[in-house]
Amino acid sequence: MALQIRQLTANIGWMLFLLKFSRVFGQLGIPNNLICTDDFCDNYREANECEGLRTSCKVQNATHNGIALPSMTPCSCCQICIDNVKLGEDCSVGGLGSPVPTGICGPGLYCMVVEGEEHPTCQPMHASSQCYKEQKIFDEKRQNGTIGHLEQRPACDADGNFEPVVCIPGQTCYCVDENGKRIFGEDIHTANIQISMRCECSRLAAKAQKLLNSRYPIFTSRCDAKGSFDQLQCVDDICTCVDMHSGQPTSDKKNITRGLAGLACYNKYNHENTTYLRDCEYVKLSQLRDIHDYELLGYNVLEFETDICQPDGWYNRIQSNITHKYCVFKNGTIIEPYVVSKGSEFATKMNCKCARARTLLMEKTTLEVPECCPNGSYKPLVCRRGQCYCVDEDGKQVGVERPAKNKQELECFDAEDVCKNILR
Ligand SMILES: *[C@@H]1O[C@H](CO)[C@@H](O)[C@H](O)[C@H]1NC(C)=O
Ligand SMILES: *[C@@H]1O[C@H](CO)[C@@H](O)[C@H](O)[C@H]1NC(C)=O
Ligand SMILES: *[C@@H]1O[C@H](CO)[C@@H](O)[C@H](O)[C@H]1NC(C)=O
Ligand SMILES: *[C@@H]1O[C@H](CO)[C@@H](O)[C@H](O)[C@H]1NC(C)=O
Ligand SMILES: *[C@@H]1O[C@H](CO)[C@@H](O)[C@H](O)[C@H]1NC(C)=O
Ligand SMILES: *[C@@H]1O[C@H](CO)[C@@H](O)[C@H](O)[C@H]1NC(C)=O
Ligand SMILES: CC(=O)N[C@H]1CO[C@H](CO)[C@@H](O)[C@@H]1O
Repeated sequence: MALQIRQLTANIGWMLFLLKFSRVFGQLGIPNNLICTDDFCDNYREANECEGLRTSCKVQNATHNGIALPSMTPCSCCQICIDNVKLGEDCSVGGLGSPVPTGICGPGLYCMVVEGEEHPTCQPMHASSQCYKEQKIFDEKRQNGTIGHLEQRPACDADGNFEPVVCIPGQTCYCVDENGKRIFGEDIHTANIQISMRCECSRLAAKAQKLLNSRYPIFTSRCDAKGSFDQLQCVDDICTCVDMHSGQPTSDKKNITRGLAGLACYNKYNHENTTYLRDCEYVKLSQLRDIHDYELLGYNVLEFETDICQPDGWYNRIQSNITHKYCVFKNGTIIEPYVVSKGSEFATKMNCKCARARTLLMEKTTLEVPECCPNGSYKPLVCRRGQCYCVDEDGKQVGVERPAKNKQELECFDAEDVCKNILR
């Protein structure tokens, strides 16, 4: 393990594109003997002073409301408040490189750009929302008979956002954000999964990463594998139990220097008794420290490859070294044989979604496991019990199925190699 950590941190040099002059970009201020302790945050706040959380996040009533997110400060010691902007008021569409917005359109609203008008404004989503539009298309296709047997009608909430969970019948369910984009969180598909899987934690993590526009990975609340809150949350040696859906504390804070096992929410399958942080989180912390050191030396760290950890503190499904990209189990071990050379054209399309889902499904011997391309992606053409159909990059059926003998009629069919399209 120690070796693995050293190898990974050694690779940081590769991940950083350095520029030999320093811009006035706030120093990370992470000390060398780093760890995000209460003491560290107390000192940090004394020296730097967090901006007080605005009223809207403190009161949360009908007129003043917003979401509190960790701010781009070391160890997320400070929080910032992003106001919910009301109907008809000005909003900002944002985008990479734009400043952190002070407000975003509140629930049920989206930022509408109208040609000829100077500022976009918050308008009701309803019929104009992407989710409702996709429902409409689905219904039309169902009418004209072009829907496959495993295709699911997109589920929208009352505000017109995508519901948080998308399922592939008989396989897995995964989390999506309000816009239907896949985010962290996956579990085996069961009949009532939507009750236990709501993806609140992974949606918060995705939102923080997007709104804060951070060039570096950030720490938010720890999630569990299916995107809910880890019921055990710690800062250094002080821990508390929280509700898996709301993230709100359900117990007093407890000093855990004598082991985590004493807490009511300790789960021996998910947690270690002796340490809260997971291997990957230690590596991530040391990376952030390295960035800090580089910046102290006057280098500006221009780009940082994606966060190596998932919001649950385990390894992200795609990892890389100087020469290769590969799919890994959550413990960081390579899933054989999903390894590609970094320079190859295949590396860009590698997503390891199939490799991970397969691992999850193989633990349940009763379920069918998907076939993956040599590089860890779903095979775009699936044949089962005499029927063939196309799937998207998440393994979800798209379009109507055909009998196996007519599979060449399918759009995803390639006479030479079904993996070729996806790898191109
Ligand atoms: C909400 O709280 C703010 C600040 O405390 C107060 O000024 C405002 O009147 C409250 N609004 C409602 C609808 O209660
Ligand atoms: C079926 O409906 C969809 C959605 O409106 C449309 O894109 C598609 O062309 C239609 N197909 C046929 C065969 O009519
Ligand atoms: C937790 O307990 C240990 C040992 O009893 C002590 O050294 C440490 O200061 C305590 N931490 C806090 C934050 O109180
Ligand atoms: C947890 O660790 C503490 C301190 O090392 C030890 O006293 C305790 O017995 C452990 N509990 C379990 C369930 O392993
Ligand atoms: C990178 O990982 C691949 C796959 O495990 C391995 O074959 C290769 O030797 C590694 N390269 C370096 C420079 O560590
Ligand atoms: C990592 O997890 C995989 C699959 O669960 C397992 O086969 C492997 O032995 C684990 N590796 C380590 C180093 O624990
Ligand atoms: C396991 C496997 O077959 N991986 C392949 C992925 O694609 C690259 C292309 O460069 C091949 O070299 C690997 O063998």
